[in-house]
Amino acid sequence: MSDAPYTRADVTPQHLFLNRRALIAGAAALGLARPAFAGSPYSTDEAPNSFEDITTYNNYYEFGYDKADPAAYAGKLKTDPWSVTVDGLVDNPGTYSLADLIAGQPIEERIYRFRCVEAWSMIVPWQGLQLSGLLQKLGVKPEAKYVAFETVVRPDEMPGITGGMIDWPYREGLRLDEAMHPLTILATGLYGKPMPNQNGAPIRLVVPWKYGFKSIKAIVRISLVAEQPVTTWNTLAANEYGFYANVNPEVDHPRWSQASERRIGGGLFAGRIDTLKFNGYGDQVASLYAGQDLTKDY
Ligand SMILES: Nc1nc2c(c(=O)[nH]1)N[C@H]1C(S)=C(S)[C@@H](COP(=O)(O)O)O[C@H]1N2
Ligand SMILES: [Mo]
Repeated sequence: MSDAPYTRADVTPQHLFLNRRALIAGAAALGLARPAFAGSPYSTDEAPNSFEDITTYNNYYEFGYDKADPAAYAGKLKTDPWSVTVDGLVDNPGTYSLADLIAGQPIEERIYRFRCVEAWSMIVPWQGLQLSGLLQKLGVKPEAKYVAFETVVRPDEMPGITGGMIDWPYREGLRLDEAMHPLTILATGLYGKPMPNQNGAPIRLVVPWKYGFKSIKAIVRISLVAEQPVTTWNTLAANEYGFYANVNPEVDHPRWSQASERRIGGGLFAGRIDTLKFNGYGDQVASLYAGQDLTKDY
C-alpha cells in the first residue's frame, strides 16, 4: 500500500496543490505504487486537508471539549476487539464482531467535504463502506423508517464521560432514505490508514451533506426503528440543532451565521468561503427533501 498521492498533500500548501489526478499520474510515471483505493465518482477533486489537520482538530466530547483533547486522550480507547449490536426491525439481528459485520462490503475511498455546525470545514479522504450495502445485508424490515446509532461508553477510557451535560451514549440517527443514500458511508479509515482513534475508530458514520455532529464515532449499536430516534445534540438544544441538520447557508444557527465557513488549514491566503447548500451535494440529495420546509426541518 502506498500513500504516494498524499505525501505531497501533507507538505504542499493548499493553494499550490496539484490536482489529484495529476498527482496519481505523476506517481505512476515515477513508477511508484498505485494508490490503495480506486477513485470514486462521489469524491471531490478539492485538495484534502493534511493528515495533521484532520487528526489534531477534532470534536469528540467523550474525550473533552477542546479541539486538541481527542488527539491527546483518545489513544486510551481500546478498539480491538470491537463488536456492534444490530437490533430492532431487521432480519438478521445480533452482536457481530466488526470483521463479521462488514465482511463482503467493498471498502472505497471517498474524499468528502466535511462541514461542522460550528462553521469550520475540512476535506477528508475517508475510506469506508456504503451503509446501504450493510443495511441490505442485514435485511431491513418494511416497518423500519429510521436508523439509530450509538457510540461506545467506557468511562475508564474516555475522560470526558464523567460530569458534563451529555446523557451518554452519544446518539445519532438518519431517516432510512438518507441512510440508504450512496453518499452515506461507515468510515473505517482515512488517508489509506486505519481510522485514528480521535476520528472515531474503528468505525464511524460519515454523512457529507449534513453538519458534522450527525457523523457519529465509535459505533457499537445500529438499530432499525419505526420512529424518529432521540439524538444527542437535538436533545441538548432542539432550537439550535435539528434532527435533519442538513448544511444550509440559508438557515442560521440562532447564535451565528451559517452562510460561510472557515476552511481549516487554509494558511496565509485563506479567507472564509461560502457555505454551499447541502454542503455542495444538492444535486445528489436535494430530492430526498422535496416538499419539506427546510426552515422548519433544519
Ligand atoms: N461519539 C461522538 N461522535 C461525534 C462527536 C462526539 O462528540 N462524540 N462530535 C461530532 C462533531 S460535532 C463533529 S464536527 C465530528 C468531528 O469529526 P472529526 O473529529 O473526525 O473531524 O464528529 C461528530 N461525531
Ligand atoms: Mo461539529
